[in-house]
Amino acid sequence: MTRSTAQPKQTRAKPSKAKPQTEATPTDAAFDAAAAAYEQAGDMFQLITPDGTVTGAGELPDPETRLRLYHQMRRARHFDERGWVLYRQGRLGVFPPFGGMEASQVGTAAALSADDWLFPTYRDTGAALTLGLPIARTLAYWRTSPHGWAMPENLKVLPFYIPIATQYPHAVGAALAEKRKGTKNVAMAYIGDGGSSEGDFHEALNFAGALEAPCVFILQNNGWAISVPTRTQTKATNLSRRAEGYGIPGVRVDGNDVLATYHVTREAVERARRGEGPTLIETVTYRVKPHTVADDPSRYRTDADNEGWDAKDPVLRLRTHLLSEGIMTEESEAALLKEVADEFEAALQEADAYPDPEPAEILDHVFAEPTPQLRRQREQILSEEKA
Ligand SMILES: Cc1ncc(C[n+]2csc(CCOP(=O)(O)OP(=O)(O)O)c2C)c(N)n1
Ligand SMILES: [Mg+2]
Repeated sequence: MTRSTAQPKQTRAKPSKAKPQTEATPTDAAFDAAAAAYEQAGDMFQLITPDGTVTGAGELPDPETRLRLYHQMRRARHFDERGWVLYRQGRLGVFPPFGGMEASQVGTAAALSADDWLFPTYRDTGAALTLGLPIARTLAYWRTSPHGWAMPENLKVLPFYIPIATQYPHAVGAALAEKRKGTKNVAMAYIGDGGSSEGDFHEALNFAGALEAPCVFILQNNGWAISVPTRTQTKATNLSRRAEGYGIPGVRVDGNDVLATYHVTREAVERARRGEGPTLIETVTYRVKPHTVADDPSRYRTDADNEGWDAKDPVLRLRTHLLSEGIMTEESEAALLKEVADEFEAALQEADAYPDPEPAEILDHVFAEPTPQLRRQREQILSEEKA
C-alpha cells in the first residue's frame, strides 16, 4: 500500500503454527513453507488467516454478506470443477481454470453494482459470474458458440479478453465516458502478473491517474504467466508498488482471503465513485491449476513450487470461519451446495439446447452495425455454403 489516507490498516498476519482446520490437512513442513511464503510476500492486507483466525486488521462484513461471498465462491468453484469434466467429455472447447483464485475474483467483483463495468481476462469466469453473467452464456462462450459472444443487455461485462492487457486502456475509456456523463459508475479491469509487464498496463495506469478516471485495476498475481514464474519476468517483488509511479494508491491484499479482497475493493470502488480517481489492487494468489485445460504444468514446475497453497485454499478458509462463527452449519451448507449444483445443471441444459451455430455467425457481434467488409464476407460464406 503506498498511501495511508482512507486505506485499510496495513497488517501482515502471521499464519499460526497450529494445523489449519480445513479439509486439506497439510504436513507441518508444507505449512511452514506456506508461512515462509507469507513472510516473503511482505505486507499484505488480510482479515482471516488460512486457519480461519480473524486478524482484526479491519471490520468484517456482516454475516449475510460473508455467506453471500461463500455462495458466490462455491458457484465459481463448481463451474471450474464441472468445466474440467465437460472439457474431458468434449462438451467444452477450451477453458482456462481459475480454481484456487475464487477469493481474488469473487471478492473484487462483488464490490461492484449492476451499473458498473467489468473487463475480465480469460481467467476471470468467476468474476463475471459474480457480477451476474448467466452460467449458460458463459458455457456457450467456452464452447466458442456465438450464444456466448453477445453480453446480456442489462450487464456491462465485456467478453473475456484473450489478448493480454488490452482491456486496461479500454476500461479507462469506459470510466472516462461515465465521468463525462456525470454518473457514479466505475470500471473494473482485471489483469495477470504477466499482463502487468505489458505496455498497455502502464499506459492505462498513467492515463487513469492523470485524468482521475473512476477505475479499479485488479492485478491478480498468481505466480505464473503460462510457464514463466513472476520472479523471472520482473525484478519487482511487490507489484502494487507500481501504482506509486503513476501517483495513484496501490494496495496489496491476500488474494485467498475473500473478506480482505472484498474489503479493499469496496474502498477502492467508493473512492472512485467519490471522484477521487483510480486504485491498483494486487491480489496475491496462486494458479494451482494448469494454464488452460490443454496445458501440462509438470513440464515447468515442481511440487515444491506448489507447496503450501492447498492450505491457503480460499473456499475452505471461509468455510472454516463460517462454521466456527455459527454463520453456517453443515446442514445449511449441504442445502447451499445442492442449490449451486442444481443451478449449474439447469444452465447446462439451457446451453445444450442452443442451436449449433451457422458458419456466417462468426461475423456477428463484431460491430453494432456490420462494416461493408463484414457484409461482403458474410455473402461469400453464404454463397460457399450453397455451392
Ligand atoms: C498480447 C498477447 N501476447 C501474448 C499472449 C499469449 N499469452 C496467453 S496467456 C499468457 C500469459 C499471461 O499471464 P498472466 O498475465 O500472468 O495471466 P494468467 O494466465 O496467469 O491469469 C500469454 C503470454 C496473448 N494472449 N496476448
Ligand atoms: Mg499469472
